[in-house]
Amino acid sequence: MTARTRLLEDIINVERYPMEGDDESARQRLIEKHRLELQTKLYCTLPNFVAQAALEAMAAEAKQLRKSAYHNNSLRNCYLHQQQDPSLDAGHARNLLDRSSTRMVAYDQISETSVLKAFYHHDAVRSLVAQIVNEGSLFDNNDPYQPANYVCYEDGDESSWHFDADNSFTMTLMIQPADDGGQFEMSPHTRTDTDQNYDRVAQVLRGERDDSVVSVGREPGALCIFKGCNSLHRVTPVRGDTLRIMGVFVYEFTPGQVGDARVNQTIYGPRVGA
Ligand SMILES: O=C(O)CCC(=O)C(=O)O
Ligand SMILES: [Fe+2]
Repeated sequence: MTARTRLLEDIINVERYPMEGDDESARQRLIEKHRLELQTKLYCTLPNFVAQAALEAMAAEAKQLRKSAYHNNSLRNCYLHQQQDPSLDAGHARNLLDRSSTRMVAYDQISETSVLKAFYHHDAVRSLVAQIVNEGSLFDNNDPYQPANYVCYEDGDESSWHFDADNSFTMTLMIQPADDGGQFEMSPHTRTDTDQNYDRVAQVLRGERDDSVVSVGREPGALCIFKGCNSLHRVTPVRGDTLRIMGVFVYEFTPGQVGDARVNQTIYGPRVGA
């Protein structure tokens, strides 16, 4: 069986999420609910979206691939840059560097028969997400490394406060939460398209605006769609021996998109060339 021919009910909890079939009004209710949630909160979650057996297969595959993952370990600011700017104060948001440490399993390392790939490439999944984000059609990303990844966090790993570089949306699937820590937190609307709001950003980075921070609940099988380009977000340090395993997926608004070779090298390591 190839990645693209699995039945929807083998991957998705179709009783809770009627994405195909005759009940068009149930499908519309599902879309409206999450579309509204995303618009108002800047994130939406679909709990228990992925079927248990599919989730277990993903977790097993990620654990097996963990040894070939690239350890992406850096000091960076929330704009994803590793250099400070000496022309700005030491306390400026651009000069506050923090550690990030994650283990990246790229698309090309994952089997063609993987359930993760079947999920990503399924028309019903892509089409549901397109309607929730309300931006017309979506297309698979054509990069050799980026379309669907496992991101693993070991004891001590974390992803410090940052804005996502992409202006659209980010889609993650909680495959296995950590025993402790590994919480996904967000400070919605930290900046806007026209105002960097550096003071407020620096306050969040210094932990002075905890009142603005929401913790996004993440049970195994929960899909999360969020707009992270103007809202600081982070993954708190993981504690304990249980790997935190996420699926991360990239859909595009135009067909044939690939990633930047230098960005890929930073994310996936020297083996991917530049
Ligand atoms: O792992 C997560 O929950 C979120 C990771 C993240 O910030 C991202 O994928 O942009
Ligand atoms: Fe992010």
